[in-house]
Amino acid sequence: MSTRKQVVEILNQVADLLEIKGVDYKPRAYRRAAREIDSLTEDLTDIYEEGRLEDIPSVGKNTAEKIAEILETEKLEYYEELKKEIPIDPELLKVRNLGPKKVKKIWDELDLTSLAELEEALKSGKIREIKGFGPKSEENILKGLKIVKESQGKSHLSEVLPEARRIKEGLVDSSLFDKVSFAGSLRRRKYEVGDVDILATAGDRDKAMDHYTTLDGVEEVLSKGETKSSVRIKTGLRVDLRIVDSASFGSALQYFTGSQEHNVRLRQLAISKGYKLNEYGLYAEEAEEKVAGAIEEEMYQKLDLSWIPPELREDRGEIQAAGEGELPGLIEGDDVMGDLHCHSARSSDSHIPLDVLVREARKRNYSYLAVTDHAEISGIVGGLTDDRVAEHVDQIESANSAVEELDLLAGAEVNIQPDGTLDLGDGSLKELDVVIAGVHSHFDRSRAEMTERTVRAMENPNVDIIAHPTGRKIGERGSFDLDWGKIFARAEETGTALEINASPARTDLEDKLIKRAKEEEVKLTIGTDSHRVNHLDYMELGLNLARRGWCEKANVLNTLPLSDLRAWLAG
Ligand code: DGT
Ligand code: CA
Ligand code: CA
Repeated sequence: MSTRKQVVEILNQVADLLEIKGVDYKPRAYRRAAREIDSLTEDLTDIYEEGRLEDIPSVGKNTAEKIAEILETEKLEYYEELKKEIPIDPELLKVRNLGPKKVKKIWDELDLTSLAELEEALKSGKIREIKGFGPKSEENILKGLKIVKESQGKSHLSEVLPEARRIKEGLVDSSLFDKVSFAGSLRRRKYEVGDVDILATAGDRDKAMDHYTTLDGVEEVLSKGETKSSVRIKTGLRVDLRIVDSASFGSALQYFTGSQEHNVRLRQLAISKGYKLNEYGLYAEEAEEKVAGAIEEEMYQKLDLSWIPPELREDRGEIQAAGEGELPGLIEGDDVMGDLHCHSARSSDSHIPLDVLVREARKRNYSYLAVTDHAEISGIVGGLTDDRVAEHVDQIESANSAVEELDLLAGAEVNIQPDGTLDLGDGSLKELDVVIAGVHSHFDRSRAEMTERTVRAMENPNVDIIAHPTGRKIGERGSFDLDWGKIFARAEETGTALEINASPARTDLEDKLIKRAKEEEVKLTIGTDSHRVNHLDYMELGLNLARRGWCEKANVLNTLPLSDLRAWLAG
């Protein structure tokens, strides 16, 4: 059986190819269907088996048949035919500023179908010679190409975690393993993961490895041995399993968790203290006596360090801090009291009715949730205007009086214009509990202009939070060039929080900037930017980012109880 993700990907690629062909209307229909399927909270296979595919919004008879074909055969004949007709690498379509129409143009003109060919054509100046392209679009395409190349071979944590957890469960449930743990970048909760590393101990290794390589979802066995096997699962993700002796489980876990830079630094420290450190254990040099290995904590302890949470193992000062007893007490899931960035179905880009937001917040035991609908920026119909703010506040208040143990905050996400003004008036902003301001248009300004624009928004006393401060969209658009020294200083002085936007498409701020913000005593918030009901789960991703940025509970505002949060918002 195929996964939902494969279905979504194939439908989107069909849309791209149809668009390249110049077909009208159909591409949009395929994309709409893909979007709906992507945001399903129910299992797609269940829906299919119960004959309810056509109940999915935007899925008609024709699309339902195609989905069924993908689920049954893991292929789509129609797509295969299109690919023969248009032999273009789908990666090419991921390049920003290079939509299907432009891809068709360069394919027609230069017979160019891959990223490598595109790069060559850019370098030799062939692209700029095509009618309608020019030096400016050459520069933009180069930027887009760089972003796509960087993310190649890496998957976002949000896609990896559920798959990896399923594999891990399959191992644990078999009872063939004693200990099973994630290692590598996944255990460090990096937002991009190359491959999944799992470490285990097992009594009968042959049996254990047989079980692993035949797990449900394994597509291909890349290598199989007694101590290490690698498989590729259906989503294309590679998973490595290593089975080690239990006397070395702690040292192997330490070693294979990485990062490599952290390990190098730790080994230097071990040597300076007269030890030898490797994946099998920590040894006192002369006697070759093993002093630690079974338990990871002891590896650090014997080196006079407190145990370092995996999220911090990036060689950013964590070893020194652990030696001085200065490691942060990282924020935990239970510390989060609410979500400060959610969109209700008021505006056309969100699909979560207010009562569903309430239900989901209660499910998570939140004590508050901010409904931060968009102001009416271009392309988003039904958003807030100065005329509609009073009605918005009333709606939130009446929804509020109907629930106990949860407080809804009336908010808005406003756009920061190129001159730093906002798209709702100050009179409106004053009526709201929470105002989030973010840049959503006019990205191509200079560093000075982008910085000044953000600073001006922070200087508005009604603005509480700057949303997704770097503006990047993963695989699509890089970060704005900003003067971070200035941003952090003004954020601290004006008492404006910077957002950790948990949405996988944004992942913004990122760990390094979060750590700097914390050092500059800037307050942070974690928001999911939910537009679909399943997006509320992104809180875990935001929490991972905060932890990788060394955040303690006190650095993040949505750990405050409601009364303290309200006091901060008002102040
Ligand atoms: P990834 O998979 O690219 O997202 O990143 P990692 O960190 O998971 O890297 P991976 O899977 O190649 O290896 C897992 C860990 O094993 C890595 O974080 C550190 C350790 N390791 C692997 N190869 C080496 C090596 O050559 N030297 C050192 N010191 N450590 C290594
Ligand atoms: Ca890895
Ligand atoms: Ca690996």
